[in-house]
Amino acid sequence: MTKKSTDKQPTTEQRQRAQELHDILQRANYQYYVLDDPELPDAEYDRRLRELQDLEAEYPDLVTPDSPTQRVGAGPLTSFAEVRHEVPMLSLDNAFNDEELQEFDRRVRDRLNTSEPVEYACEPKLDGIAISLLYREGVLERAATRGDGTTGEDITQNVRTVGSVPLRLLGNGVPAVLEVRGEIYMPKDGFAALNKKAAEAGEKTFVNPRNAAAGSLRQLDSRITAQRPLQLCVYGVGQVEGATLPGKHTEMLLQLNRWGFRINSEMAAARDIDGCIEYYQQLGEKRDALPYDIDGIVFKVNDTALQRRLGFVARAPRWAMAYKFPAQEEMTELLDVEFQVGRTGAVTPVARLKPVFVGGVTVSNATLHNRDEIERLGVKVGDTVVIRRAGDVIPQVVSVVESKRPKNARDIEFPTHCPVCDSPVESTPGEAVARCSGGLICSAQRKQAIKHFASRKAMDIDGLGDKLVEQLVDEGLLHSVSGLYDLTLEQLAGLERMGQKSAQNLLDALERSKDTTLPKFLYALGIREVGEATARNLARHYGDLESLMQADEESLQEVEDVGPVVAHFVAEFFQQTHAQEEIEALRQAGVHWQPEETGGEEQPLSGQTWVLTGKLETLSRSEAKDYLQRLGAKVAGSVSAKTDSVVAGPGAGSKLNKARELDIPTLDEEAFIEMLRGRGIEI
Ligand code: 5U1
Repeated sequence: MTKKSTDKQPTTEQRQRAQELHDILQRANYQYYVLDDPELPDAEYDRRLRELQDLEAEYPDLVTPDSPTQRVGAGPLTSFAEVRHEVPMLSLDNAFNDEELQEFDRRVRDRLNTSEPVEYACEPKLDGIAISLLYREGVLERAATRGDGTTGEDITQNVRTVGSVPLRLLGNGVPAVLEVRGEIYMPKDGFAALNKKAAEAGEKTFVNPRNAAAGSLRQLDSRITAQRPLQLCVYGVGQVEGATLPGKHTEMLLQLNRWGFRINSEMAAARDIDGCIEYYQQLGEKRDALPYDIDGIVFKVNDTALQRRLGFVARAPRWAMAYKFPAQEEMTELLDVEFQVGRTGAVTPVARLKPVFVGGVTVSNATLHNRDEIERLGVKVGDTVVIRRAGDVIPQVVSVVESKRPKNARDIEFPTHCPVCDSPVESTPGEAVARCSGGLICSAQRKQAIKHFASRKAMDIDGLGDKLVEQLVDEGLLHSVSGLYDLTLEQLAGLERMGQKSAQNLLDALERSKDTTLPKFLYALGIREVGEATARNLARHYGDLESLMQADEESLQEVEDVGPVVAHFVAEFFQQTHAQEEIEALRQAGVHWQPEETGGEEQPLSGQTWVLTGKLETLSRSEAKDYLQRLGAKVAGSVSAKTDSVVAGPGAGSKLNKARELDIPTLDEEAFIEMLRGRGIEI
């Protein structure tokens, strides 16, 4: 904003008010982005920001570079200017196993000529873009990429748009010159939302959060960067003038935090190298539950005087080491593509790969999702592809290395007929998924339907695993879900690897499963788009199965969370003669439940048990608990088979793992808040 001498001058009160608004907004940003503990409601923040914008529009003289209104720059740039780093931005040496880390510690102690343990600062190594932020008299002057470590690019306009980047520093003792270094990254949930939006708009998606962060920072138009969910986390300093920083790295980071920077909440000090190894193992267990990607742990000699004594070699400090986790992305060869048929007939292309070690396991299959995804990737059989396996998510093909494409690479042909039953494969306009039209004629669909029926959250038939279902169907002993209750001891005991005792156990489990609830039974039927929650809502709304079976689409849409699509699938399901016969056969076999209490005083989450774990960023723990209780849920402290849902925030560890083991639905905070709002809680 340019200032002209003819600009109207604000009164002293207006000047004071502008300053007051700066302070309020800056404080609110700090609480929101750095402390994860917002005090000012969003609407209130927006009102104050609008008030400041209005004041500045009327009196351009009030606009300063550190004003909270000045995050998004004016027009796009034509290129990024070069920036020379006064203090080079170093890289890190890597260790890949405990021995290499211990070797590093030995070198450190040899150089320091000590046999005493050395204390280390431990921090996750974020998979983002290294950045330098230069503050003069506490005001952000310049932001630059690392580049080659000596010369980077000036991306100030873009970095200013990142909410957690302070435009002006807070508190006391701010140095005259302070260059802070850290990482700009994209949290996993923001990345997923960004890609979902891009895919819906038919735009190119990003391969991983790091590429998304890099692409966002390289925009010449900062208005685009401003729409990207980027975060800053700082881990060190470069140039410092006019202040002395604490003599320990961990304390220095806490000082940066007080000045307004976000630091990693997992940061800790380890007494010695064994403590570092323990930290590495613990963070490794938590890695998948963290809300951001990390590729290792950085260990730094904590005492900065010792750091200075140790100095550097080439481009890396002698006092720091990155201990890398197993890579989550690797290249391998696509040997073939097979097509699997799911419970609802969905035909999914599965990549058969040359086995590759990725994300800590050997992977030989990855999903290619659907026909559109094959087209988007432009992948052919024979290609070298990049596979990503993060946590327990199914491995994905994320990109193709086109430069390595062999001459004999061949196109992937999507089948026109089901590979299992040969029925035509059909596509519904607007739906990416193609489906086998064979219904229960198709043994693949039948197998999946039976597996689903038997699963823990459905009829919970203990001992009826996937392999056994396949065996029973393949041997012609089982044709439908109701057929499960006709199986005899003789038939079961005659199966390969099945003794008399296991056969009897299975029959006992089948008998026990007959005593169920209406929600579980509805869920077990495997109606398209009817998950556990919808099954519960349907049961609660109609109370008994007969009323539900007679309901038309219009009536079904009166059920909580049921829209026209779900209503259509439900009505269509119950109209099928085959479904009616199956239900009748199941009831004849003795499957029963108590009638559900309908509507009335019951609350939406009555009878449910929820667990909260990890850090919540928007709600406080007690607010979250209060909301759940208001909706009728019980909030428990530990996860068990009785838990219905788990809300997992950043840093969730063993409880989240247990929930995954038990196949209990987990929600991140955003989904949790959405669920609360959907049930009338105003947040
Ligand atoms: N957490 C963290 N990441 N990281 C990256 N600390 C850290 N330190 C670095 C780098 C490149 O370098 C300094 C040790 C020089």
